[in-house]
Amino acid sequence: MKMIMAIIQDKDANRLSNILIDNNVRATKLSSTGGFLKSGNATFIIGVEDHRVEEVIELIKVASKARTEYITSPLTMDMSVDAQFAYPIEVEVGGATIFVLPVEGFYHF
Ligand code: 2BA
Repeated sequence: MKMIMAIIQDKDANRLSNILIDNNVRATKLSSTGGFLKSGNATFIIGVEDHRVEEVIELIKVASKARTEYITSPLTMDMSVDAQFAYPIEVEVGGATIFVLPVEGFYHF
């Protein structure tokens, strides 16, 4: 058995939940926050048999979409000038970041 941890964008979370249900894949969705953008994303914990790992990764691929986001960062143009200018930085946020972990035990009561 493997545990798939998939971090996807909030905007895609409902679609992925529905796709997993339709394909009889059990999952837990956690609300998470990206360390860099500090904005909300969603982390899915999915326990699956080894032979379904590739299938589930494909389902995640179908549901998630890469997007360009912009963050505003202050930039001091010149230390001698007491002024700060904000400029947007373009960040490409991936469709999904996926970890596949071995599962030593699985208990379900
Ligand atoms: P965030 O940490 O908010 O990162 C959002 C996007 O910002 C990243 O997209 C990447 O394009 C950019 N980014 C992140 N750290 C950066 C840095 N130090 N310098 C420049 N740009 C940076 P993704 O790579 O697609 O990541 C999307 C989300 O997946 C991340 O949100 C984070 O929540 C998670 N993630 C990505 N890699 C991870 C890892 N190795 N471990 C744990 N979580 C990870």
